[in-house]
Amino acid sequence: MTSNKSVVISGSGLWTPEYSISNEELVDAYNNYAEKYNQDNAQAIATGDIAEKPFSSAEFITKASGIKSRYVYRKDGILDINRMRPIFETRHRDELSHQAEMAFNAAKTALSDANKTAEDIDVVIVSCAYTQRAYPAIAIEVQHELGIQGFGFDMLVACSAGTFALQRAYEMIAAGTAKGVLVINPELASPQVNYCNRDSHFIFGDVAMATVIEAAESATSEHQYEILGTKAVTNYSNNIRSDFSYLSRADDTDPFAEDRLFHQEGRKVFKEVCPMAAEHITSQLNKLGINNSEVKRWWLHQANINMNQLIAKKLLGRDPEENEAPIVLDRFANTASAGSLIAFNQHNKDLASGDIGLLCSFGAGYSIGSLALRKL
Ligand code: CO8
Repeated sequence: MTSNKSVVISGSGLWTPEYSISNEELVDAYNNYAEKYNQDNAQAIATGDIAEKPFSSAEFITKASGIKSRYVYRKDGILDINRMRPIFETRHRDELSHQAEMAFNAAKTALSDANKTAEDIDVVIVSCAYTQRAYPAIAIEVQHELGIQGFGFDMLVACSAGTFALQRAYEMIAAGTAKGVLVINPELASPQVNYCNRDSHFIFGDVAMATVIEAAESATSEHQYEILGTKAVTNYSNNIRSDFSYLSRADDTDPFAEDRLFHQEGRKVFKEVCPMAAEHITSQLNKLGINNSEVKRWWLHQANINMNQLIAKKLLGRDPEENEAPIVLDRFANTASAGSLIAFNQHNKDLASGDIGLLCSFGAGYSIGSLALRKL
């Protein structure tokens, strides 16, 4: 969609948890767990009834993904080989819930970056891969905590939850049905990570991002990005899946069983999504009359460094220069919908007025969402 009314991203805010886990710490815990598992199940492994747990490697993780470390909302429990999942303290129903707290922290920073207060916002969208409950919406809890009048709702689109929500925000501002929209992506991935699975234990981190969208005529912040156009597409695939569900109570399955947690066919995803993303972006830019070579910055989804380099190469016809397609995976890992927005948050202020940038997410669904931006 494109609009006659100028709509801008006027601020963004990043919140990171106080805890992080390095590849070495994670691999050490996993390998101790695997060794114990193999000892405890030696007989069944010898008879071929169950498979031996393979060992993980910090070097493999860095080479295959670009990830060196990840933030986690709570560290306790994840590295305990008798638990292999985080421990969250239970909060009373009158206390701010975990995910609302993450969202609130990012939102406050975004509001201040946009030079706005609660009075300037009338819509709150919380958009991410999982919400900690079905209702009341986390967005409404955050709206209440911030003192915002208007409405809020949650939406789930896995890795593309950020760009898809920004598109909703853009449409509301363009249509004049909202004056200011706060899009928040509190990604609380660690409870869904299978830390007992060598192939996926390293992939995700916890973080929250928030973005303020408003009409250019009301924006007063130092760094503003006009949204030139948005494009979203989905294409059904089972290659990235999480079956955790409230239906488990009715179909008598364990909601936390291995096949209910995040799982993927990583190689297939890599092969199928890279060309889809490059084509999606190129066709969007073409439609806007922009040549790929005119784009100064590519804020791409952060799932895998090799994926980003391949997509950037397809887009540019050459390897990207340093900082042209910034990578934040080393410190943050894959943070689902927040990834491309963290790249934007950390790498936008050096652009000059008139510079064009492209924000794009790709992942489970499959889903791809992109926004073409111009610095004002
Ligand atoms: N240590 C050592 N060796 C390993 C490890 C490890 N940790 N993991 C795998 N290996 C082994 C494999 O078993 C394999 O061995 P062999 O050759 O003997 O079979 C070998 O290393 C190579 O394995 P792969 O072929 O799987 O390795 P790749 O080079 O393909 O890298 C990746 C694996 C990193 C998973 C890569 O395929 C990738 O990143 N693919 C893209 C995936 C992607 O983008 N997924 C998106 C997921 S996120 C998303 O959409 C959002 C979901 C919502 C959030 C969920 C929050 C929980």
